[in-house]
Amino acid sequence: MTRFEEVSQKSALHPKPKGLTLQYGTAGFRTTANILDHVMFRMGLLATLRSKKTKAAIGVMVTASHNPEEDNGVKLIDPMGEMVTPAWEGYATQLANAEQDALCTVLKEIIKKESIDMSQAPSVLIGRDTRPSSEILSRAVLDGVSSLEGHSQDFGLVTTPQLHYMVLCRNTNGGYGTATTQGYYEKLSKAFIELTKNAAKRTDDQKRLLVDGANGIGALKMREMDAFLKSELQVELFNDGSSGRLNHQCGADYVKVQQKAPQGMHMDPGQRCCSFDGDADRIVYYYTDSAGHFHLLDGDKIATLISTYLKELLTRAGLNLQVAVVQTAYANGSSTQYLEHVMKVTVCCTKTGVKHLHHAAQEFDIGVYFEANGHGTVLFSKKAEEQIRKLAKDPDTSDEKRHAAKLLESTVNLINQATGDAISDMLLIEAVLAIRGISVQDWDVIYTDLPNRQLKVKVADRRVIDTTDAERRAVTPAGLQDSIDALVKKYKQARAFVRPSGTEDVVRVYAEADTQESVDALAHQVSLAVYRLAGGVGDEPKPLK
Ligand code: 16G
Ligand code: MG
Repeated sequence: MTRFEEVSQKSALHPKPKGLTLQYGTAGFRTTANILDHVMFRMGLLATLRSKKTKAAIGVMVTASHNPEEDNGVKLIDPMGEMVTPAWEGYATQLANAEQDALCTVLKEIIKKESIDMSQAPSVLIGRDTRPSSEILSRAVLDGVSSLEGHSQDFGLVTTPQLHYMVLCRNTNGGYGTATTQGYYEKLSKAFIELTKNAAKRTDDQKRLLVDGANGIGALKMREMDAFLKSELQVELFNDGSSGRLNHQCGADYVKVQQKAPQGMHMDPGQRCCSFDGDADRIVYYYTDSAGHFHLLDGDKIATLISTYLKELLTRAGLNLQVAVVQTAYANGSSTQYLEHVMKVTVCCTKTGVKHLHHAAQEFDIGVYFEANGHGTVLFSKKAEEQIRKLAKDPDTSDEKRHAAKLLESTVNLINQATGDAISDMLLIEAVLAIRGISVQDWDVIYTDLPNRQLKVKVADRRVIDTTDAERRAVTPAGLQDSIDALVKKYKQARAFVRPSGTEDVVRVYAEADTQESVDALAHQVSLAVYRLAGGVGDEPKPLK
């Protein structure tokens, strides 16, 4: 039997529901778990080909992040820990949608088009989140890999960023770190302890942090990490998965979109809290004040805190490196204003989705990227990292400069440069607050968010909406952008945009304005415009109460 006949035979054990078509979206395939088995098998095949092509280890993560528990998904991770390159997203879609009898033809086409040397030994690293469906789906991925005689390593339950880290470690031959969860905990905790040594007067109260684990993998992994942190951070875990459902009324996405605390968290006024999402690649912070008001510190506030800290350290170290912040259209207008006009850092805006931000951030000496929803990290260019490491051990420089360089060096070590990572981001934020001796309230008042609102509208086909200018303007359907412009003009400090979601079958609406009342009215009116001009289905959107 030829290799392809064997693939064909094995793939029959992972049958594709006839006629079903899915698309590799912003973060891979994502839909209800019970129609994903064939996709998983085929992503095992594709990852094997990608590994042969790149002559490097490739990652396959089984997760649907913040989606409901009954969903699942899969995404591929490229050699340097980044999202798989766009051309291969196209192959993923083709492969997932090929009917059984056409599967091998599609495979052969990819092999030919990419001139893949099939004798090259492939290696695929697999990880999964805590969804009940993830285990069996990850086995389908392993089946796909083995049917092409690929070598695989199953990391089992890991956060998405941990798998990205493993891939990067493996492909740098350990240069980035050791490719085990233990290696990950050791690397991060060592850097964290190095940094917090510089804030010796921290009280136990300041070391205390409440963490909402979204009833997911992040909670599990945070518990494993605890021992490595040597009480330098005292985490109290909520929504740890022991009873509640994954992402249900908890987690970073819930907190950000609902703008309220998750269920099941016992927080005193002023207490610093944070939430991870279902696969622990996003984080948001929050607290309630003594009057009971909820304060959210989202990805924009995190980007501001981190970029300010980095800029200060660079100045103290006398290093001339450019810091830039990459945002998306969802960034609160106040944050952009503050970064550009007060902090004087370069700000650029990209389309939604990690791959776009990551790519843009690579253009700078130091690129800080965060989506408002809390996904983000910092990328240090080779040049920046070399200059920092050199200065940190330069005996001829002043103590002040060397000290600043050492802090920067530990910061580089603490950050997961492969992708946004809730655990790594949390440790960095905790370290920055400690070193600067500021509270979550001090951090919050650096600037004030403009009131904002996100809504979704159901339409028959969301692809009728095409956008430009980093999703800030709609090109089609005709008349929609003009309507939005006219509505925005009626309010102060207002801005609004609409875009088709890359992960759900809806159109997303975002608005901000000077008061909550105005922004709620604006968001509603924009939703109506979408409903009327872009083929809304179901009932007309109702005004917000
Ligand atoms: C995915 C993206 C996230 C983006 C979100 C937007 C990755 C790893 N994740 O979760 O960056 O913010 O989609 O979702 O790229 P939407 O298109 O449904 O609004
Ligand atoms: Mg996620």
